[in-house]
Amino acid sequence: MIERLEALIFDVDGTLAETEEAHRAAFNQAFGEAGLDWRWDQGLYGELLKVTGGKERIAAFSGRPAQDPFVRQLHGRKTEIYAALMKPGTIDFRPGIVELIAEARRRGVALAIATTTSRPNVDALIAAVLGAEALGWFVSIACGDRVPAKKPAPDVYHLALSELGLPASRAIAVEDSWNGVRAARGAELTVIATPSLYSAGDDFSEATLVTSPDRIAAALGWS
Ligand code: XBP
Ligand code: MG
Repeated sequence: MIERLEALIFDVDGTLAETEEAHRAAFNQAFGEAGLDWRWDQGLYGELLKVTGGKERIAAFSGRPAQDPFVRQLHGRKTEIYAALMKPGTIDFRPGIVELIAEARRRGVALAIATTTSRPNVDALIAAVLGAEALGWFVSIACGDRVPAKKPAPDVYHLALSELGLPASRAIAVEDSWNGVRAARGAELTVIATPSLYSAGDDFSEATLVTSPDRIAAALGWS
């Protein structure tokens, strides 16, 4: 239940932007560079996305441990490739997200990020769409590599709330996947779900509202 909305906590991949096709391309390019005959098509990637975290996803596919030096090196190269794909003009936020962020700032509602993805990916995406200075708009950027357990564990949302200095009752999470909704609910947050390219078939029954990003402001009574 929301007492007084003081913060919006955004998931990144699939929520701020439809980034998973860029992630998939980066994985496949890193595999090719490493001389691997691995290729993740959309069908396989849709299944692999049930595993959050790129290193964990490679581990689930290959049978190697996520902390295996080979997996870490492969994922590091994938992250470099992904960041290079995030250039102004090549990626946009989902319709309504830029306006929602601007309205939250106008109303003095704090902004935070709670994501499984790696920090360099967040920096590259925000810089490409909003400009690097926009990173300072977010009171907390809670990434998967900062917490012990990735989504659907609530860790990143607990970290975001802690850095916001707010109880869950003063914030709303915006998520695109079952893993994300479960993580936010695990932190007792109210969740608005915005199904995305790869998550349309997910179970959103724990979300308070299922909508598209361009309708969130109206749902909050902001327009
Ligand atoms: C989505 C994820 C991430 C990305 C890939 O994160 O699960 O693993 O698919 O990024 P979220 P990495 O929806 O929580 O933003 O390779 O850096 O993990
Ligand atoms: Mg997501």
